[in-house]
Amino acid sequence: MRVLVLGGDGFCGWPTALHFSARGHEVVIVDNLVRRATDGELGVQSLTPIRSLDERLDAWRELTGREIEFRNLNVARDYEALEELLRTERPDAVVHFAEQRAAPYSMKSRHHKRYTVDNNVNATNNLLCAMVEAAPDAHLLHLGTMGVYGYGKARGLRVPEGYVEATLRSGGAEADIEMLYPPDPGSIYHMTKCLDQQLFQFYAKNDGLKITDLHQGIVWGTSTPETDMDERLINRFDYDGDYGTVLNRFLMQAAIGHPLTVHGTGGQTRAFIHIRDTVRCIELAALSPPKRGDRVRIMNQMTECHRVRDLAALVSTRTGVPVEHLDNPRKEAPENDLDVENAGLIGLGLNPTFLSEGLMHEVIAVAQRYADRCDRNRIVCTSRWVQDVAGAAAQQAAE
Ligand code: NAD
Ligand code: USQ
Repeated sequence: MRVLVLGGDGFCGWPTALHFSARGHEVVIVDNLVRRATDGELGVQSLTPIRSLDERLDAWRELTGREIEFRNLNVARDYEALEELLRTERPDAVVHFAEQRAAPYSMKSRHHKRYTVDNNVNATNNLLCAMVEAAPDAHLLHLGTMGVYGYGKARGLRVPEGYVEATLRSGGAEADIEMLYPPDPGSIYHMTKCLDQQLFQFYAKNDGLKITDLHQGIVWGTSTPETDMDERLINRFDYDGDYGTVLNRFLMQAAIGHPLTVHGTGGQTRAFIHIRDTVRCIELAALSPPKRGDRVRIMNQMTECHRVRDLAALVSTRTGVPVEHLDNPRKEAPENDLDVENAGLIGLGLNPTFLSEGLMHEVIAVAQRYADRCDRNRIVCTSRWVQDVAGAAAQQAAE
């Protein structure tokens, strides 16, 4: 397969590009390196010392003899160049990771809200529009999020893979339909993924594009067999209050002896997947594309659900690092249950990796190795969903 990996310099994109290349697929990375620029904006670096993309690609060529090409292009802005790239590269599959993906970053200020919507929605629409013009037979695989569903608000219902049966009642009549599960985003970032979903529905219906939307849970872990081959291939490890995700943050905090930063009661239950399964899922989905004219294929890319306070307790028991309950900077349900369908990817052959002591220790060991790169002042999340925290808490209690 010829595969374009948009966002291929990022945390999920880099190991995915290597995974495809290692299996003999031809890979082109498209990225505008904005994530590296954001490190500069936030004054924090990946815990692991990631190399420049050129150095990464040279190392990959040296170690494997395989070539990965790179195009520096802003998918949200450089429309003509994107269309030309699709025309000349003639990809079989386009994997779309090229979005601003941190919920706290998206809520930092009016600038960050507008940037996130602008970047993510334009990137997706540009890509779809360009595919209609220049690569109508290519298969688009988009990385969406479990957050589009809103984490199990409909109590007792298993979260389906995208679509739900519903009965509509209006004007005294009723009709049974199948529809997208009602979106319920919890941040501006998650909202952009709901908007992406609508774009996919339209372009699949109108233009017959082949689209797979992978609603991914929180990715944890940092390395894959390919990124482990050489330190020059090392993956990102975000630990800061904006980009770090919860389990990797707890493991890193344990490594440096920082109290584990549980938001509120820690009653939030979320879906998780290890980075090694992320890359496998994407290849599995790419190897079995939908047909032109099919509806958008939606699969939940997650392997297990955990409650935040249970994860903290597990890490604390194993390492002796205490748990600290902080005021929750987010506006989210303090407690929720979550039951998620993931038959799609299992049916394609995913053999799930579950949370295990060995894998947790692997992450702690990576964090310990680079502990001197950690800026402890960047650990606690300072981005708040609403400025008036007391008012928000009162409103939440009243709801
Ligand atoms: P990341 O920020 O590490 O990587 C995103 C990459 O896209 C970066 O290299 C960035 O430079 C690039 N990019 C962003 N906007 C671009 C643009 N306009 N043009 C070109 N390149 C652009 O994020 P990640 O963790 O690798 O996440 C990748 C995708 O997976 C995101 O869409 C995210 O929503 C989704 N996802 C991630 C997680 C997770 O836990 N990391 C979980 C669920 C879904
Ligand atoms: N949390 C803590 N302590 C922390 C960090 C987070 O208690 O130090 C809590 C948060 O309040 C939240 C939960 O942990 O309740 C998850 O937070 P997170 O930052 O790990 O995940 P989230 O913001 O949802 O975003 C991440 C990725 C995003 C992806 C999403 C998948 O950054 O790209 O879409 O996970 S999901 O959560 O399934 O929607």
